[in-house]
Amino acid sequence: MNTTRTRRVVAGAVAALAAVTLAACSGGSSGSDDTKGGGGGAGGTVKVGFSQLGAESGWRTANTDSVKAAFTKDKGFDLTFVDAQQKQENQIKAIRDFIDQGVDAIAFSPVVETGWDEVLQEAKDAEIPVVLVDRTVKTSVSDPYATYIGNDFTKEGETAVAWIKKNAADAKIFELQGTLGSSAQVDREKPVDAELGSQIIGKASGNFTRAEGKAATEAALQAYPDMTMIVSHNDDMALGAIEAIQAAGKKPGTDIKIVSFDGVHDGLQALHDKKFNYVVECNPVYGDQIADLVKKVVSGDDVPKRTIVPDEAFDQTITQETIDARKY
Ligand code: GYE
Repeated sequence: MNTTRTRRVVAGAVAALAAVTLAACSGGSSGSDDTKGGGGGAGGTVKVGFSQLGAESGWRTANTDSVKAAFTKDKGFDLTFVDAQQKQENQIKAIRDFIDQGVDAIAFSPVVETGWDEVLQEAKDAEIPVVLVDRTVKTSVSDPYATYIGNDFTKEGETAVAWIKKNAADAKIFELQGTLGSSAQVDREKPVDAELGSQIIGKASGNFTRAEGKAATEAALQAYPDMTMIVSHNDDMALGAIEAIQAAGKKPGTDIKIVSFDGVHDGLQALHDKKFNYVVECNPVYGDQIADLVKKVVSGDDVPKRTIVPDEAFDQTITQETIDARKY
């Protein structure tokens, strides 16, 4: 056992005590402490720190639910889950806390791509494997994480572009961007700009939230009265946009077409109601796959460097049954 490992085990014991206290305070339902499955930590339980970037959208809520359902005690995990409220400094602090606690693995969804060099180096120095979830990072640290799992945002953007070219080739587009500097924004936008650049009459960020999507659309309706389409980087912002369009006396889906990403329940309902025109899915329900990767990484098993969650796309022919059958 090297010194780093010793420090981690001692810190882990302290953190375990804190976690037990926390569970007691919150009236944790699982009274059993027995642990199944492989594990890296004491008693076979895998101690995981998960830094979620926020709760900004229906997608994020579904992703969080899926993570929490996968990392249960019954399945052999001791999860510390921290919501960063879309602030990078909160994520960095959470990751540093996980390192101090001596977790067996850190999983996190980075709110933006850059600014992680120091903390990723710290995790590496502490020999704690990092599983990158959902969004990607740009870093100078070599071999900064054990594995990545998420959706292919560039492909999602390409799928949207193909539909627009075929169905609304002369659209005048306002692009409602996600959180600037996030891989979900950068990668979805790349193909849209590359293929439809001359048709984009304006852009603004709505930070992936409904309220900011609405506000950005209100301003855009004033600034670009000739827009005929909004390409929104997620459903929540597009749902906010619908409110702004209707308030301006226009018809979403007709006067201003809407192409969106995610495919959460409310988004698909808007598509069925002909207020959206096309939705490229981004499936958030992959908590079990993250859990599986974490176990493998902690056990030292081989894992792929990159796991891509497959997505579909939907147009207005979507049926109510498809929407009702959806888990998120
Ligand atoms: O599209 C959006 C969320 O990173 C894929 O983040 C995720 C995006 C998702 O806020 O709704």
